[in-house]
Amino acid sequence: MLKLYHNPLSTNSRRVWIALLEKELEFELVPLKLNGDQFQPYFLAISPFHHVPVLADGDFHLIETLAILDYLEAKYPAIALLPQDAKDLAIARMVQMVTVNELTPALSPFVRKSFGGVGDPEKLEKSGQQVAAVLRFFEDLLGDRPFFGSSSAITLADIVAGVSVPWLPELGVSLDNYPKLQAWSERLNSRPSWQQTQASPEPG
Ligand SMILES: N[C@@H](CCC(=O)N[C@@H](CS)C(=O)NCC(=O)O)C(=O)O
Repeated sequence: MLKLYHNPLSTNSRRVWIALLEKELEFELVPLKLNGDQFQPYFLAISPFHHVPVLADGDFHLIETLAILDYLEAKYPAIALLPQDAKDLAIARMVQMVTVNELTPALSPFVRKSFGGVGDPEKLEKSGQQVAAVLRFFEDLLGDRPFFGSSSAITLADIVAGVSVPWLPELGVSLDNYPKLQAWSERLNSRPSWQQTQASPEPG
């Protein structure tokens, strides 16, 4: 059976967890505490950069969230999470890459502040502009469709962006200027896979 090494607060782990649920696959969850479990020799042997998530498929171990998602899509295509159409596939990929390469780094100062850190006003201002540029880009790419790159079914782009964007209001970034993204966030948050993987405190 597939095995997902994860942490319940890790957004990257959650992306893989949601994909496994959306694909209706059987899997086992192996929770790690990120205050030391990730440095244990057995884990470093499968995850040399001491990150979760790791997916184990038999004795094949995969790291890197986007690579894991690609693997699941290729190996378990019955419930497809990527569009076939060239333009739609490009939209889905762009959203995944922009989330990881542009949005995630820009969120760091907001995350630090939400955990009680002192927000550097200059950094917050610059990051705020970057986040706004991403949200505008996403709002336009989503258009009038319910999902990124699809009018009918959820895609990997929704899964990758959909654990970050709906979180923004909690970080003090309003979605009020992006009504399509706001409705999309609500749509995703109400799915059983999002509900089941809501961030929860680390297991005791
Ligand atoms: N590029 C990796 C990043 C994974 C990552 O940063 N994981 C974090 C949790 S979201 C982690 O394991 N942190 C613990 C550590 O690095 O020691 C991916 O996309 O999977």
